[in-house]
Amino acid sequence: MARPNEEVEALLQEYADLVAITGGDAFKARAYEKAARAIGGFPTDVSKLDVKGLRDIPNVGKSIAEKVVEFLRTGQVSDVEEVRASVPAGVRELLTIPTLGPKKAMTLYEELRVSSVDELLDAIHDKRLRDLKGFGERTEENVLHGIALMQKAGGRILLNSAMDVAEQVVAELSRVKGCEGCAYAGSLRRMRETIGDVDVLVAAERSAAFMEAFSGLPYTAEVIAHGEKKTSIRTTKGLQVDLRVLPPDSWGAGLLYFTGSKAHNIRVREMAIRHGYKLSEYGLFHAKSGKKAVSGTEEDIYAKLGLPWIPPTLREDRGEIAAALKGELPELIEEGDIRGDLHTHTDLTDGVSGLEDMVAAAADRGYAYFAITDHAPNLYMQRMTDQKILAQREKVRALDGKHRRMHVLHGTELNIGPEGDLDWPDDFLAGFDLCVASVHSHFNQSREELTRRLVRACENPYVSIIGHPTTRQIGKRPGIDADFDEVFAACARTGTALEVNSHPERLDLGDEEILRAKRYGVKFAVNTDAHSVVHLPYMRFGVGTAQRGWLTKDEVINTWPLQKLRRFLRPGGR
Ligand code: DGT
Ligand code: CA
Ligand code: CA
Ligand code: ZN
Repeated sequence: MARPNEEVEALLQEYADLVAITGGDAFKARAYEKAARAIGGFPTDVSKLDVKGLRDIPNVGKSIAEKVVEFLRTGQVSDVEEVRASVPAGVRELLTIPTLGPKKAMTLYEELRVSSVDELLDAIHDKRLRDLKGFGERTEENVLHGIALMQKAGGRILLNSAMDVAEQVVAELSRVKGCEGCAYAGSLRRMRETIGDVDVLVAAERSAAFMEAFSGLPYTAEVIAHGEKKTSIRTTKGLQVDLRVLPPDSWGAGLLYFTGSKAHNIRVREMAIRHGYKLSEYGLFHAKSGKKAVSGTEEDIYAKLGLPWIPPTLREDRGEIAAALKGELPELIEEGDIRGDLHTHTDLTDGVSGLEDMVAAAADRGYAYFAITDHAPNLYMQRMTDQKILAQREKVRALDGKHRRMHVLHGTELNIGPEGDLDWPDDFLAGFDLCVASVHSHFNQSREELTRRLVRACENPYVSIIGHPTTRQIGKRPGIDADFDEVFAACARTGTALEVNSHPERLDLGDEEILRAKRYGVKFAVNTDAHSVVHLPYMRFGVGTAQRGWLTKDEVINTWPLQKLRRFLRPGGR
């Protein structure tokens, strides 16, 4: 993925926040925000474009394009530096609280001289916020929640950012002479939803060249520790990466050990002891003689303990060893099993890629089918109308089978209203090939109301999938407080699938909810919710999450052949 685009996106978003916080023109702030999103979702690497090329990106005008060029050439933008300097660092820190907008952050600074998260906590504690205009008890609660989320995230980063770095490091080190194997391990290999640090392993006789290359990578900002067996660096974005070089003949033992989880390792080690062995990151050894039994591959080690190879996504000590012993490990869904994506957006609503580009990119991924599901009218900002969606349907029909013979389905993402109501009456919904329904507002209703809303949506015969069911955004917004056991039961009863949303900020349902939902006999759909062609590859993160929830391909409707899928999508279908 194009890294410069993300850097430019972050810069323009920061500028938009700073403009808003300094009481600048609201339209200007909005314009920068839109441009940020458009560039983030733009498939071409922006560092390869000049001002003219940049202006071809939607929502990017002359002055924004010039700032981007300045940034790419010099690493900074004078206008941004200027406004940065005018806002105290502490106030910028306040902006990192996910539930506090720029306006309120500035009010806190101007009225109360609050300029750090700690000072804000004190002010809330002393009930000083309540005297401010536009603030109330609700604001306090939200802000406290935001701070808690931020602290809970505790420097952990999203799966896709960690993956980007890990894949680059692995590619670089694989090129170093003497490399006999290179892979990432740790929580990343297990596809946990957030990553503390990245663990990379190399198999080689001599380590020096690898440590050297690693310390010299362009995105290495700091070498934290430099040793013969292990070197740790911090990247320019603050992510820690640990590199360990192992003797090639202990590759399997090292990979097993450093993949974890710690809880899984402890179980495996206990089994080793019961079998008369000792297990370490160097191998499996006979306890009595100290002689090495095996160490070359993970399979060898598991096999000596009477176990089949256990996929990394299951290694969380959630019963995988007991299941393996009984020969009852699930045959996990794989990315290659996915035949299509059933939740995607275009620039008709808030996507940044056009319909044909989305369809072509999906076909290039080898999908057999693909659904376009733009937002429905009740998400008012998107200005959807009956006419617009029907006109889109014509275009979708024309694209059906046009790219690599991929079938294109015309759907929509409905809004589940506060009462469980939907955007269109049933006779209009009947015209879609598929309806996803999601909660996008009124997150703070009571548990009863939220549960009833979701259950009512399941009961609509035209709703086939509940999109991002908990609505959480990792590190930003908690999930809604519905009784999900009741929702899962309703899904099973009505033949409504639950989405596993693959966007790295969502991963919704998450692994634990999937495990819970699965017991009700629910079906799932692993979708990207792509708003740009560059989001389609996020599918791997949804599949990883599905694996962590022990899902097999039969349980996931978008691995099914189209005919079977269509039967499920029909009203009353299951
Ligand atoms: P993270 O980095 O917090 O996202 O999670 P991990 O799982 O990558 O943890 P990390 O980086 O501290 O260690 C990588 C792996 O090394 C871990 O999954 C299991 C193994 N490991 C680390 N410390 C221990 C330990 O004290 N005992 C055992 N058995 N394994 C350990
Ligand atoms: Ca780690
Ligand atoms: Ca580590
Ligand atoms: Zn949505």
